[in-house]
Parts: sequence; C-alpha cells; structure tokens
Amino acid sequence: MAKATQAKAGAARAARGKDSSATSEELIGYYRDMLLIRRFEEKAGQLYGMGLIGGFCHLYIGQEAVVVGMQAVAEEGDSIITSYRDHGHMLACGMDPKGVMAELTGRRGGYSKGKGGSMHMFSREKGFFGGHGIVGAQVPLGTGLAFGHHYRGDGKVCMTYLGDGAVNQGQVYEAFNIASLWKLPVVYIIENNKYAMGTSQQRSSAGTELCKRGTAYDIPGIQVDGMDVLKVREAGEMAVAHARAGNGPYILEMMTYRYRGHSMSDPAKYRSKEEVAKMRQEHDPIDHLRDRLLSGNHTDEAALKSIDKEIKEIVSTATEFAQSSQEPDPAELYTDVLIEA
Ligand SMILES: Cc1ncc(C[n+]2csc(CCOP(=O)(O)OP(=O)(O)O)c2C)c(N)n1
Ligand SMILES: [Mg+2]
Repeated sequence: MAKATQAKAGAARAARGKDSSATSEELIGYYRDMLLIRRFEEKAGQLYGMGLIGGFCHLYIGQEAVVVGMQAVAEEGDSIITSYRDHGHMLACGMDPKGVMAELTGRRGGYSKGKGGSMHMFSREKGFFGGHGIVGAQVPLGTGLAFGHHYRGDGKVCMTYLGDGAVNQGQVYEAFNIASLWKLPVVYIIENNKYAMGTSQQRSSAGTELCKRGTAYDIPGIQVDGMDVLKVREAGEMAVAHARAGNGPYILEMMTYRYRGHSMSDPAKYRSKEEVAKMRQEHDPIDHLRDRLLSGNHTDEAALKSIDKEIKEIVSTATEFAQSSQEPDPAELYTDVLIEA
C-alpha cells in the first residue's frame, strides 16, 4: 500500500477502535491493490511465455489477500522481507510497477538495474528487503531486521514471510528462539499454499498445523483464512499490535493457494485440475471481495469497471516502460559487486 494510503488507513483504524468492520473506502482500496497484483502477474506470465522475461519467475496469483491484508495494518517504517514469490509484496509495499516490470525483463529501469531479476529486488524507501531465492534464508534476515527495530527503539515491526516448504529448516527455529528470547518485534507470516514445488505439505511435514511451530519457543500462533482479506487484516492487526507492544514474535499461518505452477516451468502433475478449479471458483479472494462490495452496496458495477480500467492502464504503462528501457551495458557486470580486498 502506498505510504499516503497507509497513513490514512492508520487514521481509519484508530477511529474504528475495536470494530473490525471495514469502511467502503478501505474495501475498495483492498480490491484495487489485489487486482493490481493479479493483473501484473498475469502480464508477467505472458511476457515470460513470449521470452521477454528470463530466468526464474514465481507468480503470486491466488495469494493476493495475504499481503494486501497484512500491508493494511503496516505502518510507515515497518519492514518486510519474503521469498522469491515476491512481486505481490513489492506492489503491496507501494513499489513502482514500472521498476518491478523492468527488473523482470532485465532492463536498466528495473529496481536492481536489470541485474537482479524476479527474485532480487529491494527498496529501502518502502521498507522492502527482498526477494530471496534460498528457501528460508529470509527468516533469520527478517529476525535481524526486527533486531534492528528493537535496537533503535523505533517502534516498528518486521513482517517476515515464509512458505510452508521452509518450516522444516533448522535456521527457522534458531531465528524463532532468538526472536522470542529477546522479544523482537517480528510477525512470521507462513503462506501455506499447501505445496513446496511439487511436494504437498502432508508428504513433507510431521505435524501440519504450522501455526504451532513456535510452541517450543513460547511464540503464539493462529491459523487464518488467507483467501479473505478482512480475516487477514483482523489477524494481522492483533499480531502486529502484539509485536509492536514489545511482547515478541507472533506466527500467522495463512491458509492460501497458488493457482499457477510453482514457477513458470512447472508441469503441475502433483495436483488435479479439479482441485485448482475448485479453489478458484469457491475461494478466489478477489471475486469474494467483489461480491462483498456489491452485495453490501459499498460500490457499483460502473465504479468497479473504472478500477479495472485504471489497473489495466497501470500494467500496460509498466509493460511499455519495461520494453522500452535499455538492457544494462556489459560494463555493468563489474559494478554493484562487493570486491573490496
Ligand atoms: C535451501 C533451498 N533448498 C531448495 C531450494 C529449491 N526450492 C525452491 S522453491 C522450493 C519450495 C519452497 O516451497 P514453499 O516454501 O512452500 O514456498 P512456495 O513456493 O509455495 O511459495 C524449493 C525446494 C531452494 N531454493 N533453497
Ligand atoms: Mg508452499
């Protein structure tokens, strides 16, 4: 969410007090933010198919409510870090779609000057610390960011996202231990989309209630419907308040689903087409919010159409920018590399 919107959201939250119902303006904002991620990712998928995006590309389609709901409770100065499935997080932080798309296509106008690609983009200004290709690596890093907030006493929180595939790693528990011991302001958001590449959670994990993985370290956790942006926001509000007040970490296990393959080169033989279709038809976070907006008279079809149009324009402007930006000069191979003797 852009910073101005974030400040407004903060004021709206304060006015709402304990009432978790959302204003029409907030709901429309979440719809817009989720739709931007969806359309952006669809376009990225197309560009990949056309050979305009190289390397790895992991799409976030289906999981939009998680990051949008969490960013709705973020404050300016909070930090956020995630895995390689990261485009949605960047957009939800308010990073410029033009810079993200240009990075995907390996152009100079990208956030890493076209040298990082899909999994390696950063924006200190927006508090976004990557984009990490090594599964689980962002968990100790996010814990370190939280230590930074604690050390500076700035009252900010780090949102550290990880997948269900990262939860059996040792480094995750080392981070949990220190975060709880030092009461660091971190919320661990496990995006449980049921699969780690082609391995279902049931096949890889002893104990599938991932929200309980902090029990040994006294870290509370709950399971959340990650396909419902308001449920995400409600849980996020509680977990972030807990961390911000100096009570230490919190775990939110977001039950979600990715519609596309793990990456663009996934034959998807590990799940049925029916399973994916059922999730799309019955639990899509955007359709769900759309229905809520219309049935609750928060807006009308014409207004939603104009949002669709606005989002399409943002995505096509980003695409044009990405295609017209130059590729990095070969001499850039030797810059931005730490080579001090
Ligand atoms: C340490 C490490 N081991 C293996 C891989 C290969 N790998 C990339 S993604 C992935 C699955 C991770 O799944 P999950 O954490 O559930 O995230 P999702 O892709 O579902 O968002 C694996 C095993 C890796 N990148 N890093
Ligand atoms: Mg997963």
